[in-house]
Amino acid sequence: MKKIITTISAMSLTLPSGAKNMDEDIAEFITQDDMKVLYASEESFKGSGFIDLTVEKTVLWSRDSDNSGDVTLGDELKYTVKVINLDGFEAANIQLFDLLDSKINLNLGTVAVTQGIVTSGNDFSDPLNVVDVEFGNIAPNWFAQAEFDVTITSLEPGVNVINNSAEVYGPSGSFFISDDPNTPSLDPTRINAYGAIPDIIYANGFEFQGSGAF
Ligand SMILES: [Ca+2]
Ligand SMILES: [Ca+2]
Repeated sequence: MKKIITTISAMSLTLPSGAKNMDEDIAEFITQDDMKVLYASEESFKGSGFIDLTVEKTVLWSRDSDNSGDVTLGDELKYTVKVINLDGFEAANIQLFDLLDSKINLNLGTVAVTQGIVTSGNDFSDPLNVVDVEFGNIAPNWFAQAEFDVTITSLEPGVNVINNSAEVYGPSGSFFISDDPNTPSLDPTRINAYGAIPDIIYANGFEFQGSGAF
């Protein structure tokens, strides 16, 4: 299981490669799986609402609009974000924020949640690149889930990677970023899409009929 945990006092997203600027006097590291987790001190660790959430984000190619047999412009994707409370106590005031890749637009009105309130994504005046959900409190050893549909609206010619991470905010400034559970490391959720290669228009494609036109 991969996760990133920060505390309000550290306020830094800590990856193994980023553990360079720490004040060794106040910072210490623990290793959890292959991630290093930073906290400023034992006292702040205990007092900062430290909570054990994991966020999984998956993508499904849900509609092949042009029946091309591959993921192309105008096709639809369904994203699912699952926020799992691994603790034996309630996780309070959990918020999901997802800024979408510029290659896709949210299908407004498609945001469905197992609990809580959709604060952006279901009204016609909402932006097309943001999903914002207030899950509220997640019960111990339980999860909250959001699903939404998007349409692929912009692709470069050739292979494009549509790339997304969801962000989850918890108590006391804790912050979590989503993982694609189908890949080994902590990573964004990716899907390949294929942009059309422009048709080549030949200079002689429109032959001028030199006789009889007038
Ligand atoms: Ca297609
Ligand atoms: Ca992964």
